[in-house]
Amino acid sequence: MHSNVSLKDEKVRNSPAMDGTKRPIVALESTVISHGLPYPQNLELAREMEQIVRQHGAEPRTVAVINGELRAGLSPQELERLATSQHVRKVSRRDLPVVVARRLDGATTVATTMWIASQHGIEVFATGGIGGVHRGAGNDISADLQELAQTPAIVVCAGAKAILDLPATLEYLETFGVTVVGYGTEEFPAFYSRSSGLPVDVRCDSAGEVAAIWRARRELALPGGLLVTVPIPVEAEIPAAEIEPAIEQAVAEAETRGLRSAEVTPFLLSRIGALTGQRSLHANLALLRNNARVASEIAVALCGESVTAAG
Ligand code: PSU
Ligand code: MN
Repeated sequence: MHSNVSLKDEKVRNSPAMDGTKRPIVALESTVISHGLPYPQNLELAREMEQIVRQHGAEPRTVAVINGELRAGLSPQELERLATSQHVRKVSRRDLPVVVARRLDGATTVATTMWIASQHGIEVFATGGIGGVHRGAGNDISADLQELAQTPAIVVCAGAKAILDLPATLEYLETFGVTVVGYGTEEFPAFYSRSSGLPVDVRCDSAGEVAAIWRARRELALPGGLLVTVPIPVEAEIPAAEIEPAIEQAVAEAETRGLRSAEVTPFLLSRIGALTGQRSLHANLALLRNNARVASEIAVALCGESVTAAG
């Protein structure tokens, strides 16, 4: 049904209506489906996240590149293709023109999901973890961070995995003017673990508080996004001390193999998955569901600003 929808058509469809009202819409990422989780859990999770967004009063739009088209909103068949095909490229910003020119399928990272979402007029986006500054002296910095600096989107995540250099990641975000919100926390969450020992810029305890900061950012005409970090639910948390040995081993293996560029993150993710087994998978799924819920609440709160209360 959506297969011939161009970016332009979708953009019109997702824009605020002529009467000034807006519908709450939440963009969802696809690299986590194609490259971040194993089959069949990836497909189940992708469907479940869309369902959670609907249950919370918003409309889901999973973002991806299908046959070279930038899409926000996929058919069930397309979602399945992303979850099962071996020919889906991981698409960061620099890969976008390539997949478009060659009419390829691409799973979008946080960076490209933000960009495509904003092109479609969508302001809120839920994912698992963002990329960041990698450990070691390899100068590997995810394009996600620059995207947060320049593209207007609220990115709801569980922080970043400790596969990264978290202090350096936060310094980078500060340098480029990205506000980091802790949702119900004063600490930057470390994906599997609720705490990292590193402070966020501001704590928010409700979707309304996040919406107020986003609105102020808009009024000030500040470029870039807002990073909302939500700690993993308590029952799914893996304490830092337990996950750290697996992280260290995975990082060391990546170095030994001389991995570079886009292959580093997927390798680290899959090695940690293998080393920690079902536990990390369970944690990953739990935080993704939770982030879909929080993002929906923020999208609903943001819509409340331009419509009179419907009761
Ligand atoms: N971190 C995770 N899970 C993920 C990713 C990162 O815990 O699935 C994915 C996201 O799509 C993120 C991308 O945008 O990896 C970052 O890749 P790179 O470091 O190559 O920029
Ligand atoms: Mn990288």
